[in-house]
Amino acid sequence: KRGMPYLGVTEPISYNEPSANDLAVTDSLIKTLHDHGLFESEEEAKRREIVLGKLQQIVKQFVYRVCIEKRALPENVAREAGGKIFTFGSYRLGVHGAGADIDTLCVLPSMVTREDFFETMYEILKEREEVAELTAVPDAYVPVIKMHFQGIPIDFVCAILRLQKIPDTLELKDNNLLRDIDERDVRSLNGSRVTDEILRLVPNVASFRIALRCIKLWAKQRAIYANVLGFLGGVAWAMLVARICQLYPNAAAGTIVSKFFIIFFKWQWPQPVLLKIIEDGPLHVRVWNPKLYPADKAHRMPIITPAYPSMCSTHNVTQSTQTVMKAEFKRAADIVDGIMVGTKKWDGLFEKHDFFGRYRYYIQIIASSDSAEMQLKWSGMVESRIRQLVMRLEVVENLTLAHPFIKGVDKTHYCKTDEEAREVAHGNFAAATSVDIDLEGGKLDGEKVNGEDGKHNVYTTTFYIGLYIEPKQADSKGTRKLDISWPTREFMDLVKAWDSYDEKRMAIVVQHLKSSALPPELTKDSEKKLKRSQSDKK
Ligand code: 3AT
Ligand code: MN
Ligand code: MN
Repeated sequence: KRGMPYLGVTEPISYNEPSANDLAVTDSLIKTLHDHGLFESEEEAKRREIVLGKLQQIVKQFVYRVCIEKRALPENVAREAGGKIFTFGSYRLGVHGAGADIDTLCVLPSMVTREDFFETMYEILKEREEVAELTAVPDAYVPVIKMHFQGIPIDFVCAILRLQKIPDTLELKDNNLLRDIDERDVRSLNGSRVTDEILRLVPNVASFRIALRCIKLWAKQRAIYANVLGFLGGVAWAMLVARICQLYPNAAAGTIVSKFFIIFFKWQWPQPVLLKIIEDGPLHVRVWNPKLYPADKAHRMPIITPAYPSMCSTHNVTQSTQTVMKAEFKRAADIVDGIMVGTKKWDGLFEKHDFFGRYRYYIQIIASSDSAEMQLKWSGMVESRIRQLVMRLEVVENLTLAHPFIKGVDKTHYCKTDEEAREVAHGNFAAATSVDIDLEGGKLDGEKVNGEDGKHNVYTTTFYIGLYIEPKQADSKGTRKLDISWPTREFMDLVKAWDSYDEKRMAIVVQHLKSSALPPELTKDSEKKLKRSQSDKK
Protein backbone atom coordinates (compact mmCIF):
# COMPACT_ATOMS: atom_id res chain seq x y z
CA LYS A 1 0.00 0.00 0.00
CA ARG A 2 2.99 2.32 0.46
CA GLY A 3 3.36 4.87 -2.30
CA MET A 4 -0.38 4.84 -3.00
CA PRO A 5 -2.21 8.15 -3.06
CA TYR A 6 -3.52 9.14 0.35
CA LEU A 7 -5.64 11.85 1.99
CA GLY A 8 -3.87 14.29 4.29
CA VAL A 9 -0.64 16.24 4.62
CA THR A 10 1.50 13.20 5.52
CA GLU A 11 1.44 9.54 4.63
CA PRO A 12 -0.72 7.31 6.88
CA ILE A 13 0.89 5.74 9.96
CA SER A 14 -0.71 2.36 9.33
CA TYR A 15 -2.79 0.75 6.60
CA ASN A 16 -3.70 -2.18 8.87
CA GLU A 17 -7.12 -3.74 8.55
CA PRO A 18 -9.03 -4.23 11.82
CA SER A 19 -8.35 -7.33 13.91
CA ALA A 20 -11.15 -9.43 15.41
CA ASN A 21 -10.62 -7.61 18.71
CA ASP A 22 -10.81 -4.18 17.01
CA LEU A 23 -14.16 -5.17 15.54
CA ALA A 24 -15.50 -6.50 18.85
CA VAL A 25 -14.43 -3.33 20.68
CA THR A 26 -16.08 -1.23 17.97
CA ASP A 27 -19.31 -3.23 18.25
CA SER A 28 -19.48 -2.61 21.97
CA LEU A 29 -18.78 1.09 21.36
CA ILE A 30 -21.72 1.28 18.96
CA LYS A 31 -23.92 -0.47 21.49
CA THR A 32 -22.87 1.97 24.23
CA LEU A 33 -23.61 4.93 21.95
CA HIS A 34 -27.09 3.48 21.35
CA ASP A 35 -27.59 3.08 25.11
CA HIS A 36 -26.87 6.80 25.48
CA GLY A 37 -29.75 7.53 23.10
CA LEU A 38 -27.52 9.06 20.45
CA PHE A 39 -29.36 7.77 17.43
CA GLU A 40 -32.71 9.07 16.21
CA SER A 41 -35.62 6.79 15.31
CA GLU A 42 -36.26 5.74 11.74
CA GLU A 43 -39.45 7.79 11.83
CA GLU A 44 -37.47 10.92 12.71
CA ALA A 45 -34.88 10.23 10.00
CA LYS A 46 -37.65 9.94 7.41
CA ARG A 47 -39.30 13.10 8.68
CA ARG A 48 -36.02 14.99 8.22
CA GLU A 49 -35.87 13.92 4.60
CA ILE A 50 -39.44 14.97 3.99
CA VAL A 51 -38.75 18.33 5.64
CA LEU A 52 -35.66 18.91 3.48
CA GLY A 53 -37.66 18.03 0.37
CA LYS A 54 -40.28 20.61 1.30
CA LEU A 55 -37.66 23.26 2.09
CA GLN A 56 -36.09 22.70 -1.33
CA GLN A 57 -39.50 23.30 -2.95
CA ILE A 58 -40.16 26.36 -0.83
CA VAL A 59 -36.80 27.86 -1.86
CA LYS A 60 -37.66 27.50 -5.55
CA GLN A 61 -41.11 28.99 -5.05
CA PHE A 62 -39.56 31.86 -3.14
CA VAL A 63 -37.01 32.63 -5.85
CA TYR A 64 -39.75 32.49 -8.49
CA ARG A 65 -42.02 34.77 -6.53
CA VAL A 66 -39.29 37.36 -5.95
CA CYS A 67 -38.32 37.33 -9.62
CA ILE A 68 -41.91 37.86 -10.79
CA GLU A 69 -43.30 40.17 -8.10
CA LYS A 70 -40.34 42.32 -7.15
CA ARG A 71 -38.05 42.29 -10.13
CA ALA A 72 -40.76 41.90 -12.79
CA LEU A 73 -38.58 39.46 -14.69
CA PRO A 74 -39.92 37.42 -17.64
CA GLU A 75 -41.59 34.13 -16.77
CA ASN A 76 -38.84 31.94 -18.33
CA VAL A 77 -36.05 33.76 -16.45
CA ALA A 78 -37.94 33.37 -13.18
CA ARG A 79 -38.55 29.66 -13.88
CA GLU A 80 -34.91 28.96 -14.55
CA ALA A 81 -33.51 31.00 -11.66
CA GLY A 82 -33.70 27.93 -9.44
CA GLY A 83 -32.36 27.96 -5.89
CA LYS A 84 -30.82 25.08 -3.97
CA ILE A 85 -30.43 23.97 -0.37
CA PHE A 86 -27.36 22.40 1.21
CA THR A 87 -26.96 21.12 4.75
CA PHE A 88 -24.03 21.50 7.11
CA GLY A 89 -23.38 20.96 10.83
CA SER A 90 -23.95 17.64 12.59
CA TYR A 91 -26.73 16.53 10.23
CA ARG A 92 -24.52 16.90 7.18
CA LEU A 93 -21.68 15.06 8.90
CA GLY A 94 -24.09 12.28 9.81
CA VAL A 95 -23.47 12.49 13.55
CA HIS A 96 -26.61 14.29 14.75
CA GLY A 97 -28.56 13.08 17.74
CA ALA A 98 -32.30 12.74 18.14
CA GLY A 99 -33.87 16.19 18.21
CA ALA A 100 -30.82 17.96 16.72
CA ASP A 101 -31.36 20.83 14.32
CA ILE A 102 -30.71 20.70 10.59
CA ASP A 103 -28.35 23.49 9.63
CA THR A 104 -29.55 24.40 6.17
CA LEU A 105 -28.03 26.78 3.66
CA CYS A 106 -30.16 28.18 0.91
CA VAL A 107 -28.18 29.29 -2.16
CA LEU A 108 -29.88 32.00 -4.20
CA PRO A 109 -29.34 33.66 -7.59
CA SER A 110 -28.18 37.27 -7.89
CA MET A 111 -31.68 38.71 -8.48
CA VAL A 112 -32.64 37.90 -4.92
CA THR A 113 -31.50 40.05 -1.99
CA ARG A 114 -30.87 39.29 1.64
CA GLU A 115 -33.84 41.52 2.50
CA ASP A 116 -36.04 39.32 0.31
CA PHE A 117 -34.91 36.31 2.33
CA PHE A 118 -35.71 37.97 5.65
CA GLU A 119 -39.01 39.47 4.46
CA THR A 120 -40.56 37.37 1.70
CA MET A 121 -39.12 34.01 2.76
CA TYR A 122 -40.08 34.82 6.33
CA GLU A 123 -43.67 35.52 5.21
CA ILE A 124 -43.83 32.33 3.15
CA LEU A 125 -42.64 30.29 6.12
CA LYS A 126 -45.01 32.05 8.49
CA GLU A 127 -47.94 30.95 6.38
CA ARG A 128 -46.92 27.29 6.37
CA GLU A 129 -48.83 25.20 8.86
CA GLU A 130 -45.72 23.01 9.46
CA VAL A 131 -43.77 25.98 10.82
CA ALA A 132 -43.58 26.95 14.52
CA GLU A 133 -41.30 29.15 16.63
CA LEU A 134 -40.22 31.22 13.65
CA THR A 135 -37.61 33.89 14.46
CA ALA A 136 -35.42 35.93 12.16
CA VAL A 137 -31.97 37.10 13.29
CA PRO A 138 -30.88 39.19 10.30
CA ASP A 139 -28.09 41.09 12.09
CA ALA A 140 -26.22 38.07 13.48
CA TYR A 141 -22.62 37.39 12.39
CA VAL A 142 -24.16 34.68 10.26
CA PRO A 143 -27.72 35.98 9.60
CA VAL A 144 -30.27 33.22 10.20
CA ILE A 145 -33.96 32.33 10.26
CA LYS A 146 -34.69 29.83 13.04
CA MET A 147 -37.79 27.68 13.10
CA HIS A 148 -39.27 24.30 13.78
CA PHE A 149 -40.56 22.60 10.63
CA GLN A 150 -42.79 19.61 11.39
CA GLY A 151 -41.12 19.56 14.76
CA ILE A 152 -37.56 19.55 13.40
CA PRO A 153 -35.47 22.56 14.45
CA ILE A 154 -33.99 24.33 11.43
CA ASP A 155 -31.24 26.96 11.24
CA PHE A 156 -31.85 28.51 7.86
CA VAL A 157 -29.07 30.67 6.40
CA CYS A 158 -28.76 32.09 2.91
CA ALA A 159 -26.02 32.93 0.43
CA ILE A 160 -26.51 34.95 -2.74
CA LEU A 161 -24.14 34.11 -5.59
CA ARG A 162 -23.28 36.14 -8.66
CA LEU A 163 -25.13 33.68 -10.86
CA GLN A 164 -28.38 34.19 -12.77
CA LYS A 165 -29.29 30.55 -12.33
CA ILE A 166 -28.80 28.16 -9.45
CA PRO A 167 -29.12 24.73 -11.08
CA ASP A 168 -29.96 21.57 -9.10
CA THR A 169 -26.48 20.28 -9.96
CA LEU A 170 -24.63 23.21 -8.37
CA GLU A 171 -21.71 22.36 -6.07
CA LEU A 172 -19.98 24.77 -3.71
CA LYS A 173 -16.43 23.47 -4.11
CA ASP A 174 -15.24 26.09 -6.62
CA ASN A 175 -13.44 28.95 -4.83
CA ASN A 176 -14.37 31.31 -7.66
CA LEU A 177 -17.97 31.25 -6.43
CA LEU A 178 -16.73 33.48 -3.61
CA ARG A 179 -15.54 36.22 -5.98
CA ASP A 180 -17.22 39.59 -5.49
CA ILE A 181 -19.88 38.41 -3.11
CA ASP A 182 -20.80 39.92 0.25
CA GLU A 183 -18.74 38.89 3.30
CA ARG A 184 -21.86 37.56 4.96
CA ASP A 185 -22.45 35.31 1.97
CA VAL A 186 -18.88 34.01 2.24
CA ARG A 187 -19.52 33.22 5.91
CA SER A 188 -22.82 31.51 5.17
CA LEU A 189 -21.22 29.37 2.47
CA ASN A 190 -18.32 28.52 4.72
CA GLY A 191 -20.22 26.12 7.00
CA SER A 192 -21.26 23.94 4.08
CA ARG A 193 -17.95 24.17 2.28
CA VAL A 194 -16.06 23.11 5.41
CA THR A 195 -18.27 20.09 6.22
CA ASP A 196 -18.27 18.93 2.58
CA GLU A 197 -14.49 19.19 2.48
CA ILE A 198 -14.07 17.28 5.76
CA LEU A 199 -16.15 14.43 4.33
CA ARG A 200 -14.13 14.44 1.11
CA LEU A 201 -10.88 14.27 3.08
CA VAL A 202 -11.87 11.28 5.22
CA PRO A 203 -10.96 7.85 3.78
CA ASN A 204 -13.68 5.85 5.59
CA VAL A 205 -16.75 7.90 6.37
CA ALA A 206 -18.59 5.14 8.28
CA SER A 207 -15.77 4.75 10.83
CA PHE A 208 -15.34 8.51 10.99
CA ARG A 209 -19.00 8.94 11.99
CA ILE A 210 -18.93 6.39 14.79
CA ALA A 211 -15.61 7.71 16.13
CA LEU A 212 -16.88 11.30 16.00
CA ARG A 213 -20.11 10.41 17.81
CA CYS A 214 -17.97 8.85 20.52
CA ILE A 215 -15.68 11.89 20.78
CA LYS A 216 -18.63 14.31 20.88
CA LEU A 217 -20.36 12.38 23.66
CA TRP A 218 -17.11 12.15 25.62
CA ALA A 219 -16.38 15.89 25.20
CA LYS A 220 -19.89 16.84 26.33
CA GLN A 221 -19.79 14.54 29.36
CA ARG A 222 -16.38 15.87 30.35
CA ALA A 223 -17.49 19.51 29.87
CA ILE A 224 -14.92 20.39 27.21
CA TYR A 225 -17.34 20.94 24.30
CA ALA A 226 -17.73 24.72 24.00
CA ASN A 227 -16.02 26.85 21.40
CA VAL A 228 -16.97 30.23 22.94
CA LEU A 229 -15.48 29.42 26.34
CA GLY A 230 -12.13 28.26 25.01
CA PHE A 231 -12.72 24.57 24.45
CA LEU A 232 -13.49 22.99 21.07
CA GLY A 233 -16.75 23.16 19.11
CA GLY A 234 -18.32 20.57 16.82
CA VAL A 235 -16.29 21.50 13.73
CA ALA A 236 -12.95 21.34 15.55
CA TRP A 237 -13.71 17.94 17.11
CA ALA A 238 -14.75 16.70 13.66
CA MET A 239 -11.47 17.85 12.13
CA LEU A 240 -9.42 16.15 14.86
CA VAL A 241 -11.22 12.86 14.28
CA ALA A 242 -10.86 13.29 10.51
CA ARG A 243 -7.09 13.68 10.87
CA ILE A 244 -6.83 10.39 12.78
CA CYS A 245 -8.96 8.72 10.10
CA GLN A 246 -6.42 9.91 7.51
CA LEU A 247 -3.56 8.46 9.54
CA TYR A 248 -5.32 5.07 9.92
CA PRO A 249 -7.36 4.78 6.71
CA ASN A 250 -8.53 1.20 7.25
CA ALA A 251 -8.98 1.17 11.02
CA ALA A 252 -12.25 0.41 12.79
CA ALA A 253 -13.91 3.19 14.81
CA GLY A 254 -12.74 1.81 18.17
CA THR A 255 -9.13 1.92 16.98
CA ILE A 256 -9.58 5.45 15.63
CA VAL A 257 -10.80 6.54 19.07
CA SER A 258 -7.91 4.92 20.87
CA LYS A 259 -5.33 6.49 18.53
CA PHE A 260 -7.16 9.81 18.81
CA PHE A 261 -6.53 10.19 22.54
CA ILE A 262 -2.94 9.11 22.54
CA ILE A 263 -1.96 11.16 19.49
CA PHE A 264 -3.60 14.36 20.71
CA PHE A 265 -2.29 13.87 24.24
CA LYS A 266 1.20 13.81 22.77
CA TRP A 267 0.64 16.38 20.00
CA GLN A 268 3.34 19.03 19.78
CA TRP A 269 1.13 22.12 19.93
CA PRO A 270 1.19 24.74 18.48
CA GLN A 271 1.92 22.55 15.49
CA PRO A 272 -1.36 22.91 13.59
CA VAL A 273 -3.75 20.10 12.76
CA LEU A 274 -4.35 20.26 9.00
CA LEU A 275 -6.49 18.04 6.79
CA LYS A 276 -4.81 19.34 3.64
CA ILE A 277 -2.31 21.94 2.46
CA ILE A 278 -3.75 25.41 3.06
CA GLU A 279 -4.99 26.82 -0.25
CA ASP A 280 -4.60 30.29 -1.63
CA GLY A 281 -7.60 31.83 -3.35
CA PRO A 282 -9.16 34.73 -5.21
CA LEU A 283 -10.29 36.91 -2.27
CA HIS A 284 -8.69 39.72 -0.35
CA VAL A 285 -9.36 37.92 2.90
CA ARG A 286 -6.99 36.58 5.46
CA VAL A 287 -6.07 32.93 5.34
CA TRP A 288 -4.58 31.48 8.54
CA ASN A 289 -0.84 32.03 8.43
CA PRO A 290 1.27 32.16 11.62
CA LYS A 291 4.33 33.28 9.65
CA LEU A 292 2.50 36.38 8.50
CA TYR A 293 0.14 37.26 11.34
CA PRO A 294 1.17 37.49 15.01
CA ALA A 295 -2.45 36.82 16.09
CA ASP A 296 -2.35 33.49 14.27
CA LYS A 297 1.01 32.67 15.78
CA ALA A 298 -0.56 33.10 19.22
CA HIS A 299 -3.03 30.24 18.67
CA ARG A 300 -2.20 27.50 21.14
CA MET A 301 -4.01 24.55 19.58
CA PRO A 302 -4.56 25.52 15.95
CA ILE A 303 -7.02 23.28 14.11
CA ILE A 304 -7.43 24.68 10.62
CA THR A 305 -10.55 24.45 8.46
CA PRO A 306 -9.89 22.81 5.08
CA ALA A 307 -12.02 25.02 2.80
CA TYR A 308 -10.71 28.30 1.39
CA PRO A 309 -10.43 30.77 3.14
CA SER A 310 -8.90 28.52 5.82
CA MET A 311 -9.37 29.70 9.39
CA CYS A 312 -8.36 28.57 12.83
CA SER A 313 -11.40 27.05 14.49
CA THR A 314 -9.83 27.17 17.95
CA HIS A 315 -8.63 30.75 18.41
CA ASN A 316 -10.43 30.88 21.79
CA VAL A 317 -8.25 28.27 23.48
CA THR A 318 -6.32 29.63 26.48
CA GLN A 319 -3.56 28.19 28.64
CA SER A 320 -6.10 26.89 31.16
CA THR A 321 -8.52 25.31 28.73
CA GLN A 322 -5.61 23.71 26.91
CA THR A 323 -4.34 22.26 30.19
CA VAL A 324 -7.80 20.93 31.04
CA MET A 325 -8.18 19.32 27.61
CA LYS A 326 -4.73 17.76 27.76
CA ALA A 327 -5.57 16.17 31.11
CA GLU A 328 -8.81 14.83 29.61
CA PHE A 329 -6.92 13.36 26.65
CA LYS A 330 -4.65 11.59 29.13
CA ARG A 331 -7.52 10.29 31.25
CA ALA A 332 -9.31 9.05 28.15
CA ALA A 333 -6.16 7.45 26.68
CA ASP A 334 -5.70 5.40 29.86
CA ILE A 335 -9.32 4.26 29.89
CA VAL A 336 -9.37 3.34 26.21
CA ASP A 337 -6.11 1.39 26.67
CA GLY A 338 -8.04 -0.67 29.19
CA ILE A 339 -10.99 -1.04 26.84
CA MET A 340 -8.76 -2.32 24.04
CA VAL A 341 -7.36 -5.08 26.28
CA GLY A 342 -10.74 -5.88 27.84
CA THR A 343 -10.20 -4.59 31.39
CA LYS A 344 -12.42 -1.51 31.08
CA LYS A 345 -15.80 -0.58 29.60
CA TRP A 346 -16.82 2.25 27.26
CA ASP A 347 -19.16 3.61 29.93
CA GLY A 348 -16.11 4.58 31.97
CA LEU A 349 -14.99 6.90 29.19
CA PHE A 350 -18.32 8.71 29.26
CA GLU A 351 -18.49 9.31 33.00
CA LYS A 352 -19.72 12.79 33.84
CA HIS A 353 -17.28 15.58 34.75
CA ASP A 354 -16.89 16.66 38.39
CA PHE A 355 -16.32 20.36 37.75
CA PHE A 356 -18.21 21.50 40.84
CA GLY A 357 -16.46 19.05 43.11
CA ARG A 358 -12.99 19.66 41.81
CA TYR A 359 -11.85 23.04 43.08
CA ARG A 360 -11.76 24.78 46.46
CA TYR A 361 -12.44 28.20 45.01
CA TYR A 362 -14.68 29.40 42.23
CA ILE A 363 -15.42 32.67 40.56
CA GLN A 364 -19.07 33.34 39.99
CA ILE A 365 -20.15 35.75 37.27
CA ILE A 366 -23.77 36.83 37.43
CA ALA A 367 -25.20 38.69 34.45
CA SER A 368 -28.71 39.98 35.08
CA SER A 369 -31.35 42.05 33.35
CA ASP A 370 -35.04 42.88 33.46
CA SER A 371 -36.35 40.94 30.46
CA ALA A 372 -35.86 37.50 29.00
CA GLU A 373 -35.24 38.95 25.56
CA MET A 374 -32.57 41.32 26.82
CA GLN A 375 -31.05 38.56 28.93
CA LEU A 376 -30.42 36.35 25.91
CA LYS A 377 -28.31 39.09 24.29
CA TRP A 378 -26.64 40.31 27.46
CA SER A 379 -25.69 36.85 28.74
CA GLY A 380 -24.42 35.92 25.27
CA MET A 381 -22.21 38.98 25.26
CA VAL A 382 -20.89 38.27 28.77
CA GLU A 383 -20.26 34.63 27.85
CA SER A 384 -18.26 35.66 24.80
CA ARG A 385 -15.98 37.77 27.04
CA ILE A 386 -15.38 35.19 29.78
CA ARG A 387 -12.23 33.99 28.11
CA GLN A 388 -10.89 37.53 28.49
CA LEU A 389 -11.36 37.18 32.24
CA VAL A 390 -9.79 33.71 32.16
CA MET A 391 -6.72 35.03 30.33
CA ARG A 392 -6.28 37.80 32.88
CA LEU A 393 -6.68 35.36 35.76
CA GLU A 394 -4.02 33.14 34.21
CA VAL A 395 -1.37 35.79 34.83
CA VAL A 396 -2.31 36.28 38.50
CA GLU A 397 0.39 35.10 40.85
CA ASN A 398 -0.22 31.74 42.57
CA LEU A 399 -3.14 31.03 40.30
CA THR A 400 -2.22 28.02 38.17
CA LEU A 401 -5.51 27.36 36.45
CA ALA A 402 -8.70 29.30 35.69
CA HIS A 403 -11.11 26.68 34.41
CA PRO A 404 -14.34 28.06 32.90
CA PHE A 405 -17.46 25.91 33.03
CA ILE A 406 -18.97 25.29 29.58
CA LYS A 407 -22.35 26.86 30.15
CA GLY A 408 -24.17 29.44 32.19
CA VAL A 409 -27.09 28.64 34.48
CA ASP A 410 -30.25 30.59 33.60
CA LYS A 411 -32.84 31.57 36.19
CA THR A 412 -35.90 33.78 36.50
CA HIS A 413 -36.52 35.45 39.85
CA TYR A 414 -40.03 36.58 40.76
CA CYS A 415 -39.46 39.67 42.83
CA LYS A 416 -42.20 41.66 44.59
CA THR A 417 -40.31 44.89 45.04
CA ASP A 418 -37.47 46.89 43.55
CA GLU A 419 -35.51 46.13 46.67
CA GLU A 420 -35.83 42.37 46.12
CA ALA A 421 -34.84 42.80 42.49
CA ARG A 422 -31.72 44.72 43.51
CA GLU A 423 -30.78 42.02 46.00
CA VAL A 424 -31.10 39.31 43.35
CA ALA A 425 -29.07 41.29 40.82
CA HIS A 426 -26.30 41.47 43.43
CA GLY A 427 -26.23 37.73 43.80
CA ASN A 428 -28.59 37.16 46.73
CA PHE A 429 -30.97 34.74 45.03
CA ALA A 430 -32.63 33.88 48.34
CA ALA A 431 -34.34 37.28 48.29
CA ALA A 432 -37.03 36.04 45.89
CA THR A 433 -38.63 32.93 44.42
CA SER A 434 -36.38 31.61 41.66
CA VAL A 435 -36.94 29.04 38.94
CA ASP A 436 -34.63 27.55 36.36
CA ILE A 437 -35.31 28.55 32.80
CA ASP A 438 -33.92 27.74 29.44
CA LEU A 439 -33.33 31.00 27.60
CA GLU A 440 -32.46 29.31 24.31
CA GLY A 441 -35.25 26.79 24.59
CA GLY A 442 -37.89 29.44 24.04
CA LYS A 443 -39.36 29.34 27.57
CA LEU A 444 -39.40 33.09 27.48
CA ASP A 445 -42.65 34.16 29.10
CA GLY A 446 -41.70 34.15 32.74
CA GLU A 447 -44.20 36.93 33.28
CA LYS A 448 -47.31 36.41 35.36
CA VAL A 449 -46.25 33.36 37.29
CA ASN A 450 -47.80 32.95 40.75
CA GLY A 451 -50.11 35.83 40.03
CA GLU A 452 -47.23 38.31 40.06
CA ASP A 453 -47.26 41.10 37.54
CA GLY A 454 -43.70 40.38 36.43
CA LYS A 455 -42.77 44.04 36.79
CA HIS A 456 -39.85 43.35 39.10
CA ASN A 457 -38.70 40.07 37.59
CA VAL A 458 -34.98 39.57 37.28
CA TYR A 459 -33.34 37.23 34.79
CA THR A 460 -29.90 35.91 35.67
CA THR A 461 -27.26 33.82 33.96
CA THR A 462 -24.48 32.59 36.20
CA PHE A 463 -21.11 31.47 34.87
CA TYR A 464 -18.44 29.68 36.90
CA ILE A 465 -14.67 29.56 36.76
CA GLY A 466 -12.88 26.97 38.89
CA LEU A 467 -9.58 28.17 40.37
CA TYR A 468 -6.55 26.07 41.13
CA ILE A 469 -4.37 27.92 43.58
CA GLU A 470 -0.84 26.73 44.14
CA PRO A 471 -0.55 25.05 47.51
CA LYS A 472 1.57 26.75 50.11
CA GLN A 473 5.12 25.50 50.38
CA ALA A 474 5.60 23.43 53.52
CA ASP A 475 8.30 25.68 54.90
CA SER A 476 6.68 29.01 54.15
CA LYS A 477 4.50 30.84 56.61
CA GLY A 478 1.84 33.38 55.85
CA THR A 479 -1.30 32.92 53.79
CA ARG A 480 -1.45 32.63 50.04
CA LYS A 481 -3.04 35.81 48.97
CA LEU A 482 -4.97 35.94 45.81
CA ASP A 483 -5.64 39.31 44.27
CA ILE A 484 -8.17 39.11 41.50
CA SER A 485 -9.31 42.72 41.65
CA TRP A 486 -7.44 43.74 38.50
CA PRO A 487 -8.80 40.95 36.26
CA THR A 488 -12.27 41.51 37.66
CA ARG A 489 -12.26 45.26 37.10
CA GLU A 490 -10.90 44.93 33.56
CA PHE A 491 -13.55 42.34 32.76
CA MET A 492 -16.37 44.49 34.14
CA ASP A 493 -15.15 47.47 32.12
CA LEU A 494 -14.97 45.31 29.04
CA VAL A 495 -18.54 44.00 29.25
CA LYS A 496 -19.94 47.39 30.22
CA ALA A 497 -18.37 48.89 27.12
CA TRP A 498 -20.96 46.95 25.10
CA ASP A 499 -23.00 49.13 22.69
CA SER A 500 -26.33 48.15 24.18
CA TYR A 501 -25.23 48.24 27.81
CA ASP A 502 -27.78 50.08 29.95
CA GLU A 503 -27.06 50.22 33.66
CA LYS A 504 -30.71 50.77 34.46
CA ARG A 505 -31.67 47.47 32.91
CA MET A 506 -28.62 45.21 33.38
CA ALA A 507 -26.03 44.34 35.95
CA ILE A 508 -22.92 42.27 36.26
CA VAL A 509 -21.44 40.87 39.47
CA VAL A 510 -18.15 39.02 39.79
CA GLN A 511 -17.32 37.38 43.11
CA HIS A 512 -15.25 34.50 44.38
CA LEU A 513 -16.55 31.81 46.64
CA LYS A 514 -15.44 28.73 48.47
CA SER A 515 -16.72 25.46 47.09
CA SER A 516 -18.91 25.07 50.19
CA ALA A 517 -20.84 28.19 49.11
CA LEU A 518 -21.77 26.79 45.68
CA PRO A 519 -25.51 26.30 45.07
CA PRO A 520 -26.35 22.77 46.28
CA GLU A 521 -28.01 21.81 43.00
CA LEU A 522 -24.63 22.12 41.29
CA THR A 523 -22.68 20.04 43.76
CA LYS A 524 -25.32 17.32 44.18
CA ASP A 525 -23.86 15.10 41.47
CA SER A 526 -20.31 15.21 42.73
CA GLU A 527 -21.50 14.53 46.29
CA LYS A 528 -23.43 11.52 45.09
CA LYS A 529 -20.34 10.30 43.32
CA LEU A 530 -18.25 10.84 46.42
CA LYS A 531 -20.73 8.92 48.58
CA ARG A 532 -20.81 6.11 46.04
CA SER A 533 -17.05 5.81 45.94
CA GLN A 534 -16.92 5.90 49.73
CA SER A 535 -19.48 3.13 50.05
CA ASP A 536 -17.63 1.19 47.35
CA LYS A 537 -14.60 1.19 49.56
CA LYS A 538 -16.44 -0.28 52.54
P1 3AT B 1 -25.79 19.97 16.96
O1 3AT B 1 -26.02 18.53 16.64
O2 3AT B 1 -26.70 20.90 16.17
O3 3AT B 1 -25.82 20.23 18.41
P2 3AT B 1 -23.73 21.13 15.30
O4 3AT B 1 -22.29 20.80 15.11
O5 3AT B 1 -24.61 20.98 14.09
O6 3AT B 1 -24.26 20.27 16.52
P3 3AT B 1 -24.66 23.88 15.45
O7 3AT B 1 -25.97 23.53 14.84
O8 3AT B 1 -24.69 24.77 16.64
O9 3AT B 1 -23.81 22.60 15.88
O10 3AT B 1 -23.74 24.60 14.40
C1 3AT B 1 -23.57 24.13 13.10
C2 3AT B 1 -22.55 24.96 12.36
O11 3AT B 1 -22.99 26.31 12.28
C3 3AT B 1 -21.20 25.02 13.04
C4 3AT B 1 -20.66 26.31 12.53
O12 3AT B 1 -20.13 26.14 11.23
C5 3AT B 1 -21.90 27.16 12.41
N1 3AT B 1 -22.11 28.01 13.59
C6 3AT B 1 -22.76 27.69 14.72
N2 3AT B 1 -22.79 28.70 15.60
C7 3AT B 1 -22.14 29.70 15.00
C8 3AT B 1 -21.84 31.04 15.36
N3 3AT B 1 -22.19 31.56 16.53
N4 3AT B 1 -21.15 31.78 14.48
C9 3AT B 1 -20.78 31.29 13.29
N5 3AT B 1 -21.04 30.05 12.90
C10 3AT B 1 -21.71 29.26 13.72
MN1 MN C 1 -26.64 21.61 14.12
MN1 MN D 1 -27.47 25.03 14.32
